Amino acid sequence: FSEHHDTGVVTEEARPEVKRPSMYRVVLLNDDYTPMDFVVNILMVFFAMDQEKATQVMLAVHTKGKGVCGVFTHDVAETKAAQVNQYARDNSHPLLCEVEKA
Ligand code: TYC
Repeated sequence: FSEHHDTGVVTEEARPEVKRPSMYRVVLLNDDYTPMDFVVNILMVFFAMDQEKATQVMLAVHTKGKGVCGVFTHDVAETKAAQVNQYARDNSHPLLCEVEKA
């Protein structure tokens, strides 16, 4: 845009282009084997939920088949999903976490 300085000179400045990042849902899938308390702990540790919120989300996943843990930028969403899946595998649970575009 044009900007008038006190010299009377008009300078051209690049317009700072700022775009909102695309957002991605981290989704937890239900399964028949992962213990409920393990899922609640994952939601508290990786998604900063308190025990009441984590229990609500876990039960929603349990009854509906899937549920949203949070919405993040692509890098953060992929990192959290990978951390959850690795932690579940480390503890021999089949729990699956996926990323989908919001
Ligand atoms: N369905 C599991 C059970 O009955 C609990 C569970 C909840 C598993 C949520 C995975 O993402 C999940 N023990």
